[in-house]
Amino acid sequence: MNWNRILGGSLACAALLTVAAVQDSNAQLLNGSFEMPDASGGDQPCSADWACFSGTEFTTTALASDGTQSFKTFGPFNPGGGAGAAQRVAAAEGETWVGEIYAQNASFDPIDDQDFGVIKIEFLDSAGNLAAGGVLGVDVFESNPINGATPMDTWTLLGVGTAPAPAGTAFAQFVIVKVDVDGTQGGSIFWDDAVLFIDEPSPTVETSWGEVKSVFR
Ligand SMILES: [Ca+2]
Repeated sequence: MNWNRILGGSLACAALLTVAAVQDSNAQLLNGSFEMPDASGGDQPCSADWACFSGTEFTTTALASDGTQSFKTFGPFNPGGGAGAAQRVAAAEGETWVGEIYAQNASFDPIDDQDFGVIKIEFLDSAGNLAAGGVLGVDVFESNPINGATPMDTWTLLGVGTAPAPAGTAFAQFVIVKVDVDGTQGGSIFWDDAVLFIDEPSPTVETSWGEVKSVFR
């Protein structure tokens, strides 16, 4: 933690401790754990609060990293096609964001040696277009992939961070995508516990405990 000493004369004797609001890592995305809708009676198309691409995405109880459900993507059975989902939150120019999710290559439905999955953060303008026109590293940021070489039957954390959002940014969009490279059956990728948050500097602390804090500077 970065302790910044901010001392005011009127506060010299007051034990005023003000910690800047820290982003709750789950506060931004809705249904990041894919617990809705209830899939206990069978897989449900897409997932609540997410916009899906291809119709080959389901909320399922087959696996879960967090809670009892996860998000399953397969297909979409056309070369280079993508199956997945997106959700956007309000964002602004200059903000840096971090996205994380757990992904699994399950032995009962393994990824083939062609297909892969990633998560992305995209910065969109108020019209929903890529703010900088789709420039990698400016308004499009992509995680490392999960693919057929990813260890099976374990949840692997994928993460991505951004550069400062470009001018015109109105939204940060979290994208989950499974790419069907060859358009044939390529197995499924399971996803759970998605989070998207602003990568803020350490909290600012205002206090009169200067002598104590100086130890931690
Ligand atoms: Ca879950």
